[in-house]
Amino acid sequence: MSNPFELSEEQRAIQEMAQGFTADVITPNAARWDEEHHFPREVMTQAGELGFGGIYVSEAGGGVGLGRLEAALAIEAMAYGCPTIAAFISIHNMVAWMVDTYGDDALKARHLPGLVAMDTLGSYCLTEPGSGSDAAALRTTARRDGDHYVLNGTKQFISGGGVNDVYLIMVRTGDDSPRGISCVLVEKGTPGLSFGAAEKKLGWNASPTAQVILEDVRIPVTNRLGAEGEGFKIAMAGLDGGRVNIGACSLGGAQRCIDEAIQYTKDRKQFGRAIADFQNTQFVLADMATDLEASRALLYLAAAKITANAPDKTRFSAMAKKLATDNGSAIVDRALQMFGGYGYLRDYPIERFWRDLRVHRILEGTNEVMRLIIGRDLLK
Ligand code: FAD
Ligand code: 2MC
Repeated sequence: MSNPFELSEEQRAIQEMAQGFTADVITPNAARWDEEHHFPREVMTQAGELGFGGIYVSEAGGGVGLGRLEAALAIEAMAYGCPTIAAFISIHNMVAWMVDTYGDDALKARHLPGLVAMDTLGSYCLTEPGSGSDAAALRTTARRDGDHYVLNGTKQFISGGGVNDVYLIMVRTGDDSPRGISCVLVEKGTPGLSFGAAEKKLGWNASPTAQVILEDVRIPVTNRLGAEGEGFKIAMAGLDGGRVNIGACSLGGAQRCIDEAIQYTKDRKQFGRAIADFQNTQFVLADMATDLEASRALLYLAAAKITANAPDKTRFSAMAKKLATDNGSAIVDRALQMFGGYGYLRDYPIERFWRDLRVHRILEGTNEVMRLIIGRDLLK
């Protein structure tokens, strides 16, 4: 950004491309995907054709090579139609970036073309049944056997579990500390890899969530990303960007609900006048818009800090994720209130956004963990 308060032409271009894709492909179908719990695989292929599979994968790696602000703009625009689909694409981008940044040349040559094109889709597997917030307590093991690892354990709540092709899995190769963790890539179809049943959820219905189960899964040592023992740092570095994008999903969803609420309150009449004419409606809308812009400003700053590899990028990513997802949920809740009983019906999109945004305060690190990260950094 030459003027930090204006987007550049290039940034506007990717934002507009994502807005067009959303209007044409996502928005008209999002309610049906939610209702039918349908994962629209073909939409991923279309997203890949536009470059959305490797937004911040380097050009050398076949990606678009843009920064994190550009990625956040694209993800935010897609979330205007469906936060769930936007988040799915965000997680895929995190996986593609991790392969590009930490994979060796052979691993990149094998996997990046498919990931960038979204011919193959990637999952990020950190959480386990016994370790969520305390991610470094993970117990999935990778035992070295010559040129191979043998993997055993279970990953919980994996987005894309069962439907995706490539799984980046955090495993224990050493002691019980974070330095005993490594990151490995497992391809779907590898013997011993299986999946749990699709979880039944409050929202995010267009994104399948399942356990990833590893029973004596044998993979070559060359499927490891980075050095042995670097897996936890790799996982956390991925999440710095992932969390900004989850915040962007809340921004896009909240913007949509503000726009819907403005339209609805102008049309709906009670006591002989449009409910937009009541000062309470105007004040609540003013608060919603102010909270959204404040969240957006912090989130764009955090995204720029990740691109710049600023020393405080992790804290800013956590602050932006917390603020955008807390405010996003609160904004959608207030929009639902403005719709009265109709807001509670599936005839209008608000209740879907209310359900979809709720989980953003939990996944990619709960907002309590975000405060833990912020507080620790302030006091270190
Ligand atoms: P817990 O860690 O058990 O936390 C329970 C409560 O205790 C929370 O409120 C938490 O904030 C609080 N708490 C815990 N520790 C502290 C503390 N130190 N201080 C204060 N409060 C604390 N994971 C993946 O790896 N990959 C995925 O693709 C993925 N997708 C997901 C999709 C969905 C729909 C969902 C619901 C989850 C997904 N997750 C995924 C898992 C998600 O990251 C975890 O649910 C999340 O990190 C929280 O872990 P937990 O559910 O075990 O909760
Ligand atoms: N980038 C690089 N390195 C990092 C890092 C980051 N952002 N954060 C931590 N590290 C390093 C840290 O420097 C330390 O290195 P060293 O051993 O050299 O000192 C090492 O990692 C261990 O870090 P901590 O001592 O902070 O580890 P601790 O176990 O105390 O806590 C915590 C880490 C709580 C921040 C981490 O467990 C966490 O983020 N928990 C939440 C889990 C989570 O976000 N899950 C999301 C799953 S994905 C998902 O939900 C999806 C939908 C995809």
